[in-house]
Amino acid sequence: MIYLLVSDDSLFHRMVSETFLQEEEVWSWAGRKKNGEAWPGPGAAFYGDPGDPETFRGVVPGRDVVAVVCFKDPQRTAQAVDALSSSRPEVKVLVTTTNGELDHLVRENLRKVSWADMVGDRLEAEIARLRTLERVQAVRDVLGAAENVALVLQPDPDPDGIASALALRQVLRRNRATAPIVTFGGVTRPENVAMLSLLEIDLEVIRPADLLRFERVALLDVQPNVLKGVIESPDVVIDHHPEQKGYSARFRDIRSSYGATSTILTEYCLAAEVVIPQRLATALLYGIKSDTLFLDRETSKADILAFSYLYPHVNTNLLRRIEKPELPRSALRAFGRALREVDLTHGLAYVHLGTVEREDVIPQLAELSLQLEGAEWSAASGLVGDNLVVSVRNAGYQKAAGTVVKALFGDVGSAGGHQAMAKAVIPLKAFRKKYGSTRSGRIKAVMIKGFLEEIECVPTSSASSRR
Ligand SMILES: [Mn+2]
Repeated sequence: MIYLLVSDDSLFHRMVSETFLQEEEVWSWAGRKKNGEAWPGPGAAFYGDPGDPETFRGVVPGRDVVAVVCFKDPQRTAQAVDALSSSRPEVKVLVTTTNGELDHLVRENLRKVSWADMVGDRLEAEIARLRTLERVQAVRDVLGAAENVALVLQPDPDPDGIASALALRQVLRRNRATAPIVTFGGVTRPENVAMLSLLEIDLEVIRPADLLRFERVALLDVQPNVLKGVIESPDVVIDHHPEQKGYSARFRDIRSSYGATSTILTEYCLAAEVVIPQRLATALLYGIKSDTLFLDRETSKADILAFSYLYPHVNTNLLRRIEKPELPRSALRAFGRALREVDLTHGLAYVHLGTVEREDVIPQLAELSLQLEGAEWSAASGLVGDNLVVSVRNAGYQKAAGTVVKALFGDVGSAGGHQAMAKAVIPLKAFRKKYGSTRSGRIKAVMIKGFLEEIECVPTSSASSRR
């Protein structure tokens, strides 16, 4: 590629010649300074009036030429483009501009780029990193000198929490001895168990009294209210759940607009130029991915930026093994039995699983049932311990799933969720009291009738309102 730089802007010349055009063949238009002296840019020079077609006629003939045109006066830029158009129509033209002033310039092989697009985003990102760096410094000030720091996660931690703790440890330049990852209840979901073992992450289940061992306590992806008063004044809280009141912390960074705490910690690493090894990148990406349902739910621009930064550094083979953990043969057989039982009525695919060993098969089956031809909604239920657990999905453009489960089960148990997915946990005792029995037949009948009433009381969405 050969470049023609046509510009009277010395800053522009310096930028392009010192950065991306270093190895390229560059010809630059040489203007005259006020004192009449020739003012050469980078590369070989050519002379003439940039508004005159003759100026360009003899310069490096050939097709693969790009002219980059940038004059301080947009009028002159337009004149140079006109001159190029009449003498060298084959030359591709890139014009730099500030907002909108050259909108009228149109030519087949011409593109315009604004300064704001070229440097604005970058500048904004650097300023944001500067702010983040300040926070990293504050965290280090609180936790740096301590003999040890407990990185506390919610009971049954999820990938976002686990990855965030791993990242904070890296930011603090600590190891598993001086900053162990602890929780009051171990990991149960098979994907999360796989994450710990495949990424060799150590997680210690402790009792509240064990916290006395630690000089400092940091909460990640959780705030004190979830821990039922066990930790009243943590030293550090970093979280993306809605901000809770009623506790004090020496440092807190709560960003409820973020889809994942892992995004906050990725920003910490970038701002402080902390190396993100492959294992950590894999954990953080999985943290973001699982909390945002693959950037589908409650995702901010920050999550997408962090995701795209991490992606090239991830071990995709490990990630795949975490996301598709080994399934015991018995689980697959139970799946098969359950799938035969799926009932489809008026667009609702429903299956009751009876007693299940692992709660996660319930949402998995709800997810799968939604793919059934003709299903607009799906629900799966099962008995886990003393509870009836219900998982609900919809194709995404109906009444919110969360609203439906709240209306159905809000009075007998805990129920809630988002637009497209929701969950309810109903104590069997309460279900029996309200509906008379917890036999499978009774549960199925209650579910199907309840759901259909709740769903159908909404006018069916027309084709045009579908996304
Ligand atoms: Mn989270």
